[in-house]
Parts: sequence; structure tokens; C-alpha cells
Amino acid sequence: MSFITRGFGGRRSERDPRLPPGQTLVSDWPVLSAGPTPDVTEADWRFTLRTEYGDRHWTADQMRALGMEDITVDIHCVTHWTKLEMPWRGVSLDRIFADVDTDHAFAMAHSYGGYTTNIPLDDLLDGRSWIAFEADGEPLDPEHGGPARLLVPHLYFWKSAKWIRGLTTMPRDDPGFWEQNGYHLHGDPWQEERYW
Ligand SMILES: Nc1nc2c(c(=O)[nH]1)N[C@H]1C(S)=C(S)[C@@H](COP(=O)(O)O)O[C@H]1N2
Ligand SMILES: [Mo]
Repeated sequence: MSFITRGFGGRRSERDPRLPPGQTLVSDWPVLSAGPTPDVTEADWRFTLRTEYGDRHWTADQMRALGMEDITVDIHCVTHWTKLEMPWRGVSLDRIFADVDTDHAFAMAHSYGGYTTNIPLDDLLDGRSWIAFEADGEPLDPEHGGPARLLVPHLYFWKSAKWIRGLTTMPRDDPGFWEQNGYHLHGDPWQEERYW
């Protein structure tokens, strides 16, 4: 652990306690996409939640009507950058799952363009994830996932699927795109669950 020492050459700076191990602060917002930015307008956008009991669909207006929340969170990319106190606006997954039944404990997030990532339902519910439509007070830029992306700020940012198209619940924790390519199944930045 670090201390602030005075005298003998001045003070040593203390590490920001909001910075997970191995992370460095950035003030800009890097773009990281595994492929091209898909061309999806908010009018075209649909969200499908698929469980073992069937499918539910939402348009962007229907989803916004579930209730938009303002949240301020820190985001952590596995490539070692962290951005602190980002303002976002979106719909909590709790509202989307409110009257949806499933016995499954995991979900696969699917994006327009084909990206996938797996997440336990425990990490999606209880105020821990959102379908985000805005960041920094503006509609999400297409390269940052607009019109809507998943936001799971307590996991590495690869779990926050851009251009989210839906979630499919699963009985097992099957790996998504990066997880099949060596990224950790879970991705907790505080445990440094980077690769495996
Ligand atoms: N659909 C999709 N979502 C994605 C990605 C991607 O390539 N495609 N990259 C992931 C990774 S590795 C990171 S770090 C973040 C980057 O989001 P940003 O470009 O808005 O910073 O998006 C995640 N979500
Ligand atoms: Mo990333």
C-alpha cells in the first residue's frame, strides 16, 4: 500500500483508490471495435430478450418508456485504460427483466454486426447494468455503440456490448467473442480477470 511521506524529497503521490490494479487514467474516450461500425438508426433498432419461455421485443421508444436513469460510473478497459466518473443515461436491466421468467443463470449479449459476450445474470441485475442511449449528455456516437449499447461498468468494458441487439439467457456460461479468444469468462477488473 502507498503512503504520503513529507520531507525527505517531498510527497509521493497516492494511487487513486478508484483505479483497479494495472489500470491507467485517461481523459479522452478511446474507440475499440473488433469490426466496422454497423449502420443502425434508432428507428430501426430492436431489442430482443430470449429466454427458454420465448421472446420479448422492444423498440427504442418502448425501452426508453420503461424508465431512463442517469448514472455516473467508472469504466475499465482490459487494455489498461480507465475513465472515471462518466455520465450515462439508460434503462436498467432490472426494468427489462421485471416480468420476465427464466431459470437460466447466464446470458449472451448479441450485437448488430455479430459481436457477442457472455455475462452472468447476477452481474446484469440489481442495478448493475443498463441499456445506455446517452453518454456525456449526448446520444451515443455510432462508434461508441449508438443508438444503444450494454453498459456493465463493474466488469471490463469488453462486456459492454456496443450496438446491442438482444440478450439470450443460457443455462451455462458459454463464451462470447473475446472469451473464445482468450479473454476471461467473467472479467472483474478488481480481480484482474483479464485473460485465461
Ligand atoms: N459490438 C461490439 N461491442 C464491443 C466491442 C466490439 O468490438 N463490438 N468492443 C468491446 C471492447 S474490447 C471495449 S474496450 C469497448 C470499447 O467501447 P468504446 O469503443 O465505446 O470505448 O466496447 C466493447 N464492446
Ligand atoms: Mo476492450
